Amino acid sequence: MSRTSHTRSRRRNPVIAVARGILCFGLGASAGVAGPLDVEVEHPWCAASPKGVVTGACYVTVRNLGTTPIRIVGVDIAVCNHTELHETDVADGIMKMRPVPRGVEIPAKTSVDFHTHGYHLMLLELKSSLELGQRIEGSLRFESGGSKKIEFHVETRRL
Ligand SMILES: [Cu+2]
Repeated sequence: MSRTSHTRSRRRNPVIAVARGILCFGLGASAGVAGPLDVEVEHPWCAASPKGVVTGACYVTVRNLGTTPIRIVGVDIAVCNHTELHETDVADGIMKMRPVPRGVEIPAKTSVDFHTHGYHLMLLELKSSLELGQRIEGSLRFESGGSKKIEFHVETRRL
């Protein structure tokens, strides 16, 4: 069995403080601006979470159909107070996750499956448990500005 430990920092930024209770903004806000047009998302899902658990994880495959790289720098999800982009590593049989502060780059004509690449969208301070079948509104934010709306579907964890 592997254990999961969590290494996030406790720093707070002012944007998050203002946004609490409305949406969780991981790294600044860019509401209302269209994201890259050549981006498709596939199978956005969140793992169901037991009652009383205050963190969750969501996954998605993001396809960059364009001819230039794109970088995902954050995610906004309505069911928690704070989000981070995380990477999972296994060292000495222990699974650890850590924030990826520079975000996740997707090269031109390439797709990244967050699940199989070890990335996830970390939901912190969940307002309620994630129930099987629930649909969750969210959006990805890009370094170039703009965002892409996503509807996540809560499913059984597949790890
Ligand atoms: Cu995490």
